Amino acid sequence: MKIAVISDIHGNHAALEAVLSHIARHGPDLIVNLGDAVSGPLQPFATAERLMGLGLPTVRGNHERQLLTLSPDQMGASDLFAAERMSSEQRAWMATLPETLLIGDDVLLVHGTPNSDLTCFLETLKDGICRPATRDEATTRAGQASASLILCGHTHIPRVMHLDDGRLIVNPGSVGLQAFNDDTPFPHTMAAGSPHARYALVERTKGGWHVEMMAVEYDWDAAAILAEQQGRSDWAQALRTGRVWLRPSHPNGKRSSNLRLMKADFR
Ligand SMILES: [Mn+2]
Repeated sequence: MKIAVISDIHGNHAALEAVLSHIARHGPDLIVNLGDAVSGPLQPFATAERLMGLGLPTVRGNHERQLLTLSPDQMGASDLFAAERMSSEQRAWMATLPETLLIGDDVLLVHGTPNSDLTCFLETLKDGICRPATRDEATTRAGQASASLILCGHTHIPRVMHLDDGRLIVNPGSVGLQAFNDDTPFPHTMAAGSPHARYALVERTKGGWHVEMMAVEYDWDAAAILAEQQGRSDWAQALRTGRVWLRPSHPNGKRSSNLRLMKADFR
């Protein structure tokens, strides 16, 4: 079975179309989506319409949860932009998405980890540093999940880790946003390092799973211009370069406290 894995589209319709075209050339049996599909200053409505039409096995990300549960005055700019443009049908679709999804009995879809849509699986934020997770940390986060392949998103950083117990964790990276600033638990950046739209192909082999990490070109300048038109220079820079400059606070001044609230709520 060959599976194409997409995640963290964040309303970047052009990147999604480029990735879907690329995927079509590889003829997978299945495409799965790991959430955070629409939040951001680009094209949330068109992105949701496309995804609803595809009917992919999909888990909801923290941003879908936030869109469905926060009031507008609690939202950060990215969620608010999407919330104001989504139809009631799109909201209803979003509300059907599960937190995690088991495909067959051996492939588990999650957004963050099996237990949290906010916890980074293969990165660790600790002591003021963001670094790749150790194998012990990832094993703890995998918990009792019995699937031999766990597909995760959330961090936007493509990464593969093989656990000592044989389980494989794959983060395909982000289709639509290659870098961002975050203030929680301390100011840090996540950056894939190039503007290409990312996804992964995974295929079962005799010995386990074969993984191909993809980086796809698309018109990121056009996407960056859309972001600039919404006053999101942070997004524009991330879209054009795959990098962002670290800065102490988010421009709308709300995101940090929202994330802390969501984190507290979740735990
Ligand atoms: Mn995301």
